[in-house]
Amino acid sequence: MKALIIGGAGFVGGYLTDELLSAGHEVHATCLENEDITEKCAVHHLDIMDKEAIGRLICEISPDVVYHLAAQSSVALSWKIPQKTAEINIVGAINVLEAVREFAEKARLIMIGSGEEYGYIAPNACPIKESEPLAPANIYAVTKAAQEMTAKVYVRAYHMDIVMVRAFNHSGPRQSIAFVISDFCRQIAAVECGLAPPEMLVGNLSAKRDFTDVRDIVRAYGLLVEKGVSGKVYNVGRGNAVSIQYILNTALAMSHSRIEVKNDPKRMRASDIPIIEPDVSEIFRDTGWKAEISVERTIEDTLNYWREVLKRS
Ligand code: A2R
Repeated sequence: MKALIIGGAGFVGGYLTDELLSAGHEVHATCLENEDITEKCAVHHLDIMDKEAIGRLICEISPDVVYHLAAQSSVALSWKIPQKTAEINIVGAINVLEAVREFAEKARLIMIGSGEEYGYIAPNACPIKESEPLAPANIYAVTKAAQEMTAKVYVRAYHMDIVMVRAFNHSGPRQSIAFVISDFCRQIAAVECGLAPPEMLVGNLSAKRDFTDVRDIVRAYGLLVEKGVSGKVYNVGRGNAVSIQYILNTALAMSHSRIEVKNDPKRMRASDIPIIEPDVSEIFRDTGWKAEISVERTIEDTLNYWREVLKRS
């Protein structure tokens, strides 16, 4: 199968490239001009704001499947650059939809949205089913909900083959420190290497979130291409939320350094939702997928990754 990953230089894109190559697929991946990307697959420079360029690329490759991962993916940044976030995540997604419609109408398109789309959910709404109304609580979430709604319109109006995903928190080695597991692990590794004082800065520890290893996430995306139902939306996550306190304790227990935990007001969010946990029975029913890698292993691998990176620095 010929796969095109749009947004291949990102955190998930690298893992998805490896997953698809190891399954024997022909892989093409796009990145922005200024980004580094693995040479393991065919690489194409593409800005999704250039709709003619996407059309040319899809026409040239003629993919069987397109994974749309390119995004402004930071919630924090979406407050600072709302217009740009909307341009990339909504107009960019429409450019991708149009290009696939025009030049690869038979291709299966996987649109990656987010668990953030649910937004203000009541604690008793957990585990959250796909049928739960969307009430986005930030600009990023609004754009991902808009992307998904637009994709549904293309399914109905043009009978396109599109599977939509709402991915919950995912983590693993190489993730940016804007995300909590990577942030904690990097801080611990920095203390161990003598690059930082023996302190750990933390935000709200009581919130519960659903963490899945990125290697499980890309396996889910591959299975959704094979077995997902066109036009359907799937939650992708573990379905078992844990507190940030648990993540912290687990990461600290993996270190021999004595580290003092300190509250950092900058890391506190005014409206932190107490628990976010998906119901993942739909993806299990249709594809047999469930998360296999434990949260503890994700933390251990991420900590070892940062130890290696900081040792070399
Ligand atoms: O923002 P950058 O320079 O890191 O580049 C990101 C890229 N990207 C674009 N690609 C093409 N045209 C654009 N106008 C454009 N703007 C940004 O998309 C980055 O390389 C990639 C997205 O990767 P990450 O930010 O690392 O996200 P991650 O964790 O791989 O998530 C993949 C998907 C995203 O749609 C998330 O919103 C969703 O899963 O959760």
